[in-house]
Amino acid sequence: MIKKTDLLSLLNTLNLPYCILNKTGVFVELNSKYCELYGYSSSELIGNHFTILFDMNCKENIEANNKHFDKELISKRFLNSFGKYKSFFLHPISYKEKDKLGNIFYIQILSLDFKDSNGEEYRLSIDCPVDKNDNVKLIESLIDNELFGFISFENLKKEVDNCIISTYNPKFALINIRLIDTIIDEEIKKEFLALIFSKLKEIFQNNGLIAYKSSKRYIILFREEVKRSKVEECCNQIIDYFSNAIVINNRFLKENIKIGISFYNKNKKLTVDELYKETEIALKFAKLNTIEIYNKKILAQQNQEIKLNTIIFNAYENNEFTAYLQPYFSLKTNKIVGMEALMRLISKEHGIINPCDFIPVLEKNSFIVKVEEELIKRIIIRIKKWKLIYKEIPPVAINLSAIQFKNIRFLEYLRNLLITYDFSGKSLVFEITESILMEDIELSKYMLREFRKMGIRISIDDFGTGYSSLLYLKEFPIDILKIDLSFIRDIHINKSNQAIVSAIILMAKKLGLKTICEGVEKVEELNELKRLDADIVQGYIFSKPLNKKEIKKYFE
Ligand code: G
Ligand code: G
Ligand code: MN
Repeated sequence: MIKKTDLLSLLNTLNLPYCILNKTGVFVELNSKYCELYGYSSSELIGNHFTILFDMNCKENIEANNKHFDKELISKRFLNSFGKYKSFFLHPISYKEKDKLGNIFYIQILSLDFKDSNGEEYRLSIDCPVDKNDNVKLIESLIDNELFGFISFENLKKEVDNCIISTYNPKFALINIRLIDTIIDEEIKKEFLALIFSKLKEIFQNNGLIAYKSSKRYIILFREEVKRSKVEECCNQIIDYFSNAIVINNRFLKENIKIGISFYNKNKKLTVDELYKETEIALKFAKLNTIEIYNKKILAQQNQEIKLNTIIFNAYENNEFTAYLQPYFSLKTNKIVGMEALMRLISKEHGIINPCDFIPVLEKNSFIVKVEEELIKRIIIRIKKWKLIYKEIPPVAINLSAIQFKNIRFLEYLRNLLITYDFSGKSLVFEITESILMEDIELSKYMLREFRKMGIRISIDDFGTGYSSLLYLKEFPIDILKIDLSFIRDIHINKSNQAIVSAIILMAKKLGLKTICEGVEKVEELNELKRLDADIVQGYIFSKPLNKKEIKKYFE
């Protein structure tokens, strides 16, 4: 436990605004810097509850989400969290404040709960004035204090450098810990981070130096001649801790984490930055809640990915994406009733590259918007050509990415396209996954109605795998449900798949929707679907996705 005398000498050297509150939140001590910051004298504050600053209009709102401070709530949270900041706790958000004259400034708060010699408990709060955008430097100088238990990333790098240069046979590990944010509530997050701080210290303080890079990033130098097994053991302790739900204020929370590790030995001859980069690469390949250790194989994977990205970007520049078409059939008439456009990238060197490899890359760069728009245009042109030759061309279903579906500009593009090519939307279907639809209900309704106005039909893709609520289904203007292939697989023997699919088919009929069963591969599956009175089927049993030459046989 930190002693008050140590604390006060630290505070004197820092020369920053601070106040000390007792257990009930009343100011018991503050320095002149604190008074200067807010513009009140110490006699105006001491003996009062800290929320007096709200009454005096000093606190504006929480910067991060513009939520207004609620005085009562804040007091309650103070009481709840009291005693939890056992070591210096840096609040992960900055606060917007006002001084007596109404000048606005920003602070970042560092808190510490401590006991004085007679056992009374207090909270120290250092209010560091920060630039709204650049608060790192000041905070780092604070973190670097040994009382805090962490050091800054910059100083950690110096330490690593020292190890590399000054030791004859340096052996150590650099550990890069990343939290994958799932907790949104800022207040809960604060308490959660306090737990992480103490956990990291508990596990690593004896073996290494812990650096705070941001509230989501911690870098650890695991010193001495470490054994791999020891490093892994410590990292696994952290992973284990995160694999359970954590309870804060009676709420169960689940946060995810990834760890990337690089081991150094003298054969590596790397600089600090190169070593850090290795941990970053390892992190990139680590799955959720696992550790990944940098090695040559990962490097090869990384290079492979860079190569693939180059191919994808070149294809983007040169407009090389094309659509294969997979027909689907009515079970009643056995006739083709539509076809799904499935994007392909045909590379001279690498053959056919599949959408699951390139679509995520395109989505990351928002290139997907242009690629899909171009694809729709080409499909329209192709159908128009075919319509001159064949009597009837079934509608084409196009998969829309999440970005496209939320892109209001896309509507304008579509309207123009249909006018320019004098093309009816009735020949198009859009496939949208149910998870995308559920992300923003109001926007989804709007987009779907606009598509409808153009005559385009809507199909819900991968139905059954997301979280859609039947209630919403009724409200959306939808035409087709595509039952995900995971429910079709072995449906002739899998009783639960039978139950699910038959329920979906019945429900769809009640709602006036058609169903398409995806991924039918076996005769037995097909027969079972007939028995369940399915409408439409798609799958390898009839046809794989085909190129524009191959598909024509279905129109003749
Ligand atoms: O056949 P296949 O491996 O092609 O498809 C893999 C996935 O890629 C499927 O989930 C499919 O919906 C998706 N996909 C195929 N073409 C497109 C497209 O043009 N746009 C989007 N967003 N997804 C597509
Ligand atoms: O997510 P979406 O439904 O758009 O993706 C359709 C995917 O299913 C494509 O990758 C397509 O190639 C694939 N597919 C189509 N028919 C079959 C099939 O019979 N079996 C399997 N395994 N996949 C199929
Ligand atoms: Mn689809």
